[in-house]
Amino acid sequence: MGFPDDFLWGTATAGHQVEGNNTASDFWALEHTPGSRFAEPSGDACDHYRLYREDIALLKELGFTSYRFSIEWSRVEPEPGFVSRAAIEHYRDVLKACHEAGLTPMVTLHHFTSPKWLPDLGGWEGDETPERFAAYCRVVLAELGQLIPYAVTINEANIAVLTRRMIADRPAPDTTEQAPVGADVADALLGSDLPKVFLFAFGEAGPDIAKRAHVLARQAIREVSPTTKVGVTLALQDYQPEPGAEETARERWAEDFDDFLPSIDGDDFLGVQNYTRARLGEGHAPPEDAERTQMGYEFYPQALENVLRHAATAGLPLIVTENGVATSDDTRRVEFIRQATEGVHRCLADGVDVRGYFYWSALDNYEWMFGYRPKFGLIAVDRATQRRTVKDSAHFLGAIAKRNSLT
Ligand code: GCO
Repeated sequence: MGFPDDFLWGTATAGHQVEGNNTASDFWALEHTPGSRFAEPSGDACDHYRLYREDIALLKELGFTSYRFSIEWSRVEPEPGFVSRAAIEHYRDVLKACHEAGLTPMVTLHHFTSPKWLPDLGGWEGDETPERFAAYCRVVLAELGQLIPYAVTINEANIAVLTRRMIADRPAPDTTEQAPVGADVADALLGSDLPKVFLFAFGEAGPDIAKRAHVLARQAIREVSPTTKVGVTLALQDYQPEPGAEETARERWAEDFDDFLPSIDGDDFLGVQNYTRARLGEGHAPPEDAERTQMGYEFYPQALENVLRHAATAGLPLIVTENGVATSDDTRRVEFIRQATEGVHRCLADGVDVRGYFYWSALDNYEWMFGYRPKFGLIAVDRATQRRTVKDSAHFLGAIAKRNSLT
């Protein structure tokens, strides 16, 4: 049950969700808009901006070999054209801390949040955005590229395609806890006047802007840091059509995945992010007796294997850049990880080129509109004291990483 020698075993976080006080970002502004539909503002988050050295040391001690985190565009460029040296030096130190601990860093340059000045320039539906994003990537990689072996330009470049569909498909507003995935988010979104932030760029231009931003960013990164491996990540669902719904499944794969293939052609890897399956056809909901996660969707770790096999058709090395479960029952997280990693192993045995597995997330953190309620972390965070408590699941996955083997 071994894995290839250089297989990356990591955990993932995103700046806005863990750093705290990301005050120059568009999401911070959204969270503080009167009538905001966010459950709560992000506030200090996990204070990871201050505590990153301790967190990285803990991940190392647990046995991980890699750490995926994001650099905040709004910290690096808080005003258009102004580059904060302080922010660059901060991230240089985060990268150094990874290298000193022997963790291979994977850096995401855009994980949903953007500078709060971007929406005024059209945000993620604006024509200028790809060039501006690429310019920011160029600055970061020119400064820090030697410390960055893996760069993800955009996290879930296809996410607006999925959220737009989720809103269109949302169930009647009187649904309860059993509501299908994201129903409450969809309702909340419909009630607000959306700025053009990345997550909610539902206009026709959205997907093309994201694709063009990726292509220009990749080009900029390669010019200034040719040794950095570059890719994008995609949110991919395991579509399981009932008889008669096969065509719907094909259409969804075409929209979520095939449409992005021309722009990722030439990338060094593809980041695969998966959390559950989506049944299509009659009822298109999880079975009545299905176990639900704190996100409302089905507990279904088998989805990852199915999605990896499909994603392999891109012809790029694959890295599982996110996979995880929100639950307050850590024994279920252990079970989720056990089944998901077995699926990865079966893929490898069949020759699917998977280079790493990153669990989402290292820490219990800010789950966007849901606030701090969903618990995705391997490590619990007491937000009053910022004390970290390692869960059993962290030891479980850390041990797999140390052995580089499942048994
Ligand atoms: C996403 C993001 C993460 C989430 C995670 C759990 O997929 O939405 O990359 O920021 O927190 O997926 O929902």
